[in-house]
Amino acid sequence: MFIDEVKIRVKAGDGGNGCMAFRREKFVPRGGPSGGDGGHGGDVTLISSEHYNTLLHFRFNPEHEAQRGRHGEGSNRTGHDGVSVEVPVPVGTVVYDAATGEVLHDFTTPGDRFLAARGGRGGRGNARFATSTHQAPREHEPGKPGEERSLRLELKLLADVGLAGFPNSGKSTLISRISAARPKIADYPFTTLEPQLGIVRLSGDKSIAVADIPGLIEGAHLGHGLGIRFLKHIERTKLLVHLVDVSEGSGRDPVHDFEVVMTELASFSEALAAKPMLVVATKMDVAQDPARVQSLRDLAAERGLPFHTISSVTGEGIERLKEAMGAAVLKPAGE
Ligand SMILES: Nc1nc2c(ncn2[C@@H]2O[C@H](COP(=O)(O)OP(=O)(O)OP(=O)(O)O)[C@@H](O)[C@H]2O)c(=O)[nH]1
Ligand SMILES: [Mg+2]
Repeated sequence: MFIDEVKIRVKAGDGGNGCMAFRREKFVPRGGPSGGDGGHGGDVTLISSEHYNTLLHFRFNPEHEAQRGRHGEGSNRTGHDGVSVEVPVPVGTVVYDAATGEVLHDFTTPGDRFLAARGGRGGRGNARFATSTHQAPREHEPGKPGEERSLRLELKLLADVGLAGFPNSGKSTLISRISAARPKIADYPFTTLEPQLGIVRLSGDKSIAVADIPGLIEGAHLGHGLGIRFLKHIERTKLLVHLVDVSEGSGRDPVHDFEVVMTELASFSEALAAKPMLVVATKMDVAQDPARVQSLRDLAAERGLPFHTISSVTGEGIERLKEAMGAAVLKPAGE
């Protein structure tokens, strides 16, 4: 199951209490203070890992607590520090404070760490308070509580290119043609129920990550179809590839399809709709009516968007499209 939003609670360990004790030994009258310090509480740290692709492992395990520090003891024995906890999250996870909504951390690379809850400091034992004029201190401190907070984790796939379009427009077929990804493909809408990444190899040892997401229909922002909640996975891409079925089989008008999807993208985020975009007419092998293709080509020209025609069945236009995607994504910043 693909889970991309969870709430979790993290609680660091409390610090151990400092101890109050005095040396009591035979033949040593008036032994000095000997209360040891409490140990520090363990931390809870989130760490990004490539071994996780979803937040599913939090579903039944939303509470993460680190161990408390042990109390200090007599004879100047310091309490042991509590054991810290490391919690793995997939790369692409954004951490929010559940209460304020503030972004606390954004995991963009593997092995990145975020201290989610700091362990409490151990209290000082009375031995630490001794001075030349205060030789029998009775002061000692309690440990400080460990931090505790509620976090909302949101996974946003890190892809260079996002595929957008109606259900059944051929998004999954395209990604299976250009990458090793093998999403489910079928001749009915809403085949794809969860986002998937494919790595597309380009010439010169370069590669780009492409995200396939469930298709959009009119009113998706109102919850129709699978809604627009998956759009967050293409929110951070550099390029959108907008697929439009130009075959008669869709039973709809390509220009209308294009505009519907644009409206849904914009209702999710204006910035998403304004991203660089390639317009791609799909299923050319079964596109009998050239007027349908031309109407989409004209629309793309009107909007100043590059236009491609492909067939994932015959392979027509696929190499050119890959090159165009690579060029758009890999061009140096600022161009
Ligand atoms: N003839 C032909 N059929 C295609 C082509 N590309 C995709 N199809 C067919 O179109 C149907 C839908 O393809 P998918 O790739 O599942 O479409 P999708 O856009 O991923 O659909 P959702 O996951 O539902 O959003 C399948 O039956 C494919 O075999 C093509 O280039 N030519
Ligand atoms: Mg699909």
